[in-house]
Amino acid sequence: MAGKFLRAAMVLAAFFYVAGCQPAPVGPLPTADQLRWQDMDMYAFIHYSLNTYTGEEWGYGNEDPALFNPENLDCRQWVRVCKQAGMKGIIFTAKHHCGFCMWPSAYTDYSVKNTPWKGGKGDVVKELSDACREEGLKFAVYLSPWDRHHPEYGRPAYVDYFRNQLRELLTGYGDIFEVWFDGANGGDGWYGGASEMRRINAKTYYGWADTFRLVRELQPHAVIWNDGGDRGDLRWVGTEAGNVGETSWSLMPAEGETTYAMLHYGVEDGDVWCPGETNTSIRPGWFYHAAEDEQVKTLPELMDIYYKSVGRNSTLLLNFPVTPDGRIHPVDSLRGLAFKQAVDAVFKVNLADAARITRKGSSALIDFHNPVSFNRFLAEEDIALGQRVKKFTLEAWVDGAWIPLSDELAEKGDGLTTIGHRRIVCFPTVKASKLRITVTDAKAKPILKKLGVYLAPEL
Ligand code: FUL
Repeated sequence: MAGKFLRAAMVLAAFFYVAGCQPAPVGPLPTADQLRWQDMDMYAFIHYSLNTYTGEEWGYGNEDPALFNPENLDCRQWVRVCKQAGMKGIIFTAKHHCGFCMWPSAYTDYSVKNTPWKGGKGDVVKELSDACREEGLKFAVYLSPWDRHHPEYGRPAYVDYFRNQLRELLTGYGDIFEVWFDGANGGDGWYGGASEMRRINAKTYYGWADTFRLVRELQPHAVIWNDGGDRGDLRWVGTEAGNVGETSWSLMPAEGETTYAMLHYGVEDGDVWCPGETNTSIRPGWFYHAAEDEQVKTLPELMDIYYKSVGRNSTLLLNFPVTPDGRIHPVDSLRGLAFKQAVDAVFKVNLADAARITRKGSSALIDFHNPVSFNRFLAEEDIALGQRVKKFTLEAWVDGAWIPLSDELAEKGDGLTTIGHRRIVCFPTVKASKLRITVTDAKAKPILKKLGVYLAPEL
């Protein structure tokens, strides 16, 4: 088995460049932390705050902390649910836009310390980060820059407060794999009783350069997600529906205006490595609402999201909301488990492992010897050396002729474009004895480190 794997790996390592020549990197390149992050593939968001008790998605900032008194809050249950759904880590809303802190921050009274829960002695961030470590999941924090509670929001004093809170989160809870700075800001809020509109310039107000420096100093391996301010290590993909474009570059311009198209497709000649993170919720809302119990995403919907995120050179950040009781709802939990099982079932047998792979020019031929049925193709570039492939074709040898295969999930019909960290192409089941991939346009000789061919079971 190991020998077979090694043989396949060697074939692929030699694929498309002459053996013995160490290929030169094609910049921009990912950092080691960006590479580690991308290998996580899927991790969870958990949205939980006073909104859970008011039915809101965006709290105004004057909600009564006394509302927070879950009877069965169980962070270990959240972690188990996420783990069995295939999530490698959890990003937690330590503070959402309402300003309520899920940890006992020393800088405000608006936190768990002024709730009846555990007599004001509880710390959800602590319980969750501990539970993640116990179960081998990574932990990360969402800290909303927009704070609808704080009296100084919009003025310089708030930025100090924000950084003080960041320091607490980045020093008190062990390793943090990602820091999520939400760009949303609707302007209005309670703001200490002022109840008014406060507009800020998201590019200048928060002083991102200093805030980023703080993150780098306190958690040097954390990746920064930032929307609306300076370019972070990762980017939003322009939608919360759970898909990145089928053309998906991990590059962005370092500066200048950011458009939807840049976020959704990346920028082929961008000058910084800034891959897309695809965030979506397992329900319509980010926070729990009982009225949405019947609207948990179905298995086919989740699989579609998987192919359009992990299968398009992105990661999947999938949100599981916590119920007022303090646990993740059983419907979400079971759906998460079914999702993981469905993903595993697709990738259980790589038909390319038993095939003979040969390369010729810019093509690789996968010869299965006999006709086999398949409906998924997977390719991975060695992105440590840069993202190279611009366009490729796939053809199946059926009844003595090459039949072109196209992506049935494609939105634009531009043919097959980027590969990057991982590209999965879905097509109706075909029975063929050979499969051929041809890179028709690339920035430099492509380096594909893995090829996969699978038969996904019917859902
Ligand atoms: C958005 C927020 O406004 C939502 O409430 C949620 O937290 C989502 C993940 O990001 O920008």
